[in-house]
Amino acid sequence: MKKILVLGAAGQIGSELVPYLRNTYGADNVVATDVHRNCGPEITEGGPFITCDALDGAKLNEIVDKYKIDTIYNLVAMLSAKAEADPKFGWDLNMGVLFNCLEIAREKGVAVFTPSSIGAFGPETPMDGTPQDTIMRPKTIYGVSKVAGELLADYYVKRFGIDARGVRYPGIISYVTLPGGGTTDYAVEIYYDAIKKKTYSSNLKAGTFLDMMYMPDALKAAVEVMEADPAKLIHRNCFNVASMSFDPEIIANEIKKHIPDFTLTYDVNPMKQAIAESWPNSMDDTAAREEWGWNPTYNLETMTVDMLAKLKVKLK
Ligand code: AKB
Repeated sequence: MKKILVLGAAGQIGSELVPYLRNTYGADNVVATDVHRNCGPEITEGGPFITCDALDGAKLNEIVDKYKIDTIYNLVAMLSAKAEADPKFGWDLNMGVLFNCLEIAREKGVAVFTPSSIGAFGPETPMDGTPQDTIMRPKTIYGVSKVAGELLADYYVKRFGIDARGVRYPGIISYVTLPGGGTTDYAVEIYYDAIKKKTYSSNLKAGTFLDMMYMPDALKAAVEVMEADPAKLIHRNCFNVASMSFDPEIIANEIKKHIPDFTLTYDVNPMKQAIAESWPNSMDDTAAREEWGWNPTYNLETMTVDMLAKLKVKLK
């Protein structure tokens, strides 16, 4: 059985990946860590939990030894909009934690999953059907750290023979933990406000298309890429994974099917708008489909039904 360490367990993905991994591999085999203890009891009490700053390489090494870890899911990241407010810390955090993980992989042979993002692309990238291998000139510090991270991980794979893999996530939509400071956050907030206020003010313009994914598919992608037969992998860091692409009007119209008096207004955030316009409209994920069988479960219709049902209970 795998022995897994999750870094960033309190975040949007971590708070759902930890229970998912504990269900799959056994609660005692998944050690959750975050810099704060402010995660739900499912994370802190549902299996081993350790407070740890993932920038502290010595502490990470100790945990890996103590729990005989063989796989690290590195979910620590400062997202696109937040990192623009503090580019130095955005770079230091995103690269520093990855570097710690890759060094541990080199020394101890653990496998490493680190997500990249649609943010790794830039305005020179083909926007529609964005290929797996294409020009990547991001204009945010988040994107720069993601491209550098992809290259660094592939360097460690080639140079030291480690097992590092990842996916390029779209904006992730979920109802357990809010995302913190991304450009795609509007697509989560719109569901909360639809239930709470029946109206939402979008900080991205109508016509701004972006790839998005429902959390269950994001969890599935993380586990499936790590379980994939290495002999079939041509790529490692990182695979495009897609499931749906929409703009604010399209998601609002989907919500209106369930909440007919829901209204959408606009209060555009120029910084987020510029970032969104530099990212793909929709990625081509053929490589993930061919190399490890990627096949998402949710589309906009099925995600909306589930999100609204779950949030109606949560926000009661
Ligand atoms: C962000 O908007 O920064 C993230 C991402 C797409 O990586 N959600």
